[in-house]
Amino acid sequence: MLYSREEMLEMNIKLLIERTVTVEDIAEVAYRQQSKWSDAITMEQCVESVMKILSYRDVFHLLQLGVEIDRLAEEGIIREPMRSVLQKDFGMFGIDELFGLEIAGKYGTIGKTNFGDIDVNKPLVVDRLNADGKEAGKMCHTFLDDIVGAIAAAASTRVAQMNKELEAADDPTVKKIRLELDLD
Ligand SMILES: [Ca+2]
Repeated sequence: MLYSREEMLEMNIKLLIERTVTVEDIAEVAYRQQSKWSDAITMEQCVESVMKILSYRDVFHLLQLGVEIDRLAEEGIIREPMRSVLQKDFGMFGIDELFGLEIAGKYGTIGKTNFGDIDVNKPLVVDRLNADGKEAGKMCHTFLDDIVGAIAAAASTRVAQMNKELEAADDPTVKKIRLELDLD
């Protein structure tokens, strides 16, 4: 049960692909959110941040459990009254958002605010998951749309924090050291 961070990252990426989502899909959401505020943001930073977040143990548990609930709902194994609530991603349910807040909360209040923005505006892959999940006969993405949005929000916040650190260090030598330190 005690997987290494590399193993958890690998299992998370595999599971996301099974559920039609790539690391790049999530990184694009982070990039879109953060590039509004700064020109210094790159897609590479966003991809790297998404991978970092996907390797955390608590994110591993939230993603794996959330998708498992989606799958059970999709296969009709979960009984009523929860089956319909989950299959329709009922707006007043809110436990899926709780999973999202837990992930985004790793990056403080800003992380949670960024998740709120993604949750309301549903950019890119989040919109697709939300729409597909509500359509009968398609996959259930009740938990996944929030989890994906939250990983994007966490990645976006992490990239912003890292770039602020880099800005703070004007000295090119310090800049290089900080990059090598791989700031969390
Ligand atoms: Ca949802």
